Amino acid sequence: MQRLGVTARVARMAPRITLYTIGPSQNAIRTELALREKGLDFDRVEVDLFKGEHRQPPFSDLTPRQQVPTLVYDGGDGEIVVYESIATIRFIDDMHPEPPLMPPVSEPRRRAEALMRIEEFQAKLDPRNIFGSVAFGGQSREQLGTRVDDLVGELDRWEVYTTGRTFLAGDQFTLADIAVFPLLMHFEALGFDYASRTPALAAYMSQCKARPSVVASGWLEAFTAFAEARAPQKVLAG
Ligand SMILES: N[C@@H](CCC(=O)N[C@@H](CS)C(=O)NCC(=O)O)C(=O)O
Repeated sequence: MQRLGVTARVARMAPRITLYTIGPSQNAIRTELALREKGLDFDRVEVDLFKGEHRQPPFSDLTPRQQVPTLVYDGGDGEIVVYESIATIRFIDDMHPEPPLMPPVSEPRRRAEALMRIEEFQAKLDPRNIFGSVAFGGQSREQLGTRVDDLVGELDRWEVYTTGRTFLAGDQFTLADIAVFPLLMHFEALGFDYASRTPALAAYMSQCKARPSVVASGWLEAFTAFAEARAPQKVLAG
């Protein structure tokens, strides 16, 4: 019989996690990085967007937006489907608090920075992404027009955010880095010379590239091969 004050050992089952993804995707890699940072086991299912697999069952039945990443998480109470990359990484961090991927409330300054950078990523930086217009729309530097200047101006702001620190919220790698870093790789692929134009961002990206979760994912290689094939124009060079 269990005595008062003695905690019964409860065998907690590991969650069953499936990540629907595609190799070079900057959106899908966010979810994978969060899972890897937490040391969680997961099944990785490639959805070939180029063959239209996302528009066909069974994947199309899973998520109304028919996009990757889509995470299916079963912690023992049935399957929960989570999509939108930022929602997936927040969900993973909420469900598996260790190791933390957000600064704690006891570090309010750092926490505020991480929260702001995630919001700014969604509201300011990601909407200025021109990679799709080049890789899928075939747009030239001339066709992109002021969108290039607009993006470069935004990157100047992120240069300030990374000056004098290792990661976006200080020394700790956080959800903000998982949100932002994959997108920054797109501008490198389009010829943006971080080293000469935004040296703090260049140093920051080197730290992110060397992160064990990033290395283990193989994403840098998959993305680079994809970008070389689909977006050979260096519209951000010079
Ligand atoms: N805001 C979404 C964007 C997801 C997204 O655009 N995923 C792309 C792959 S990178 C996709 O599934 N595209 C297929 C489609 O939209 O039909 C997120 O952050 O997850």
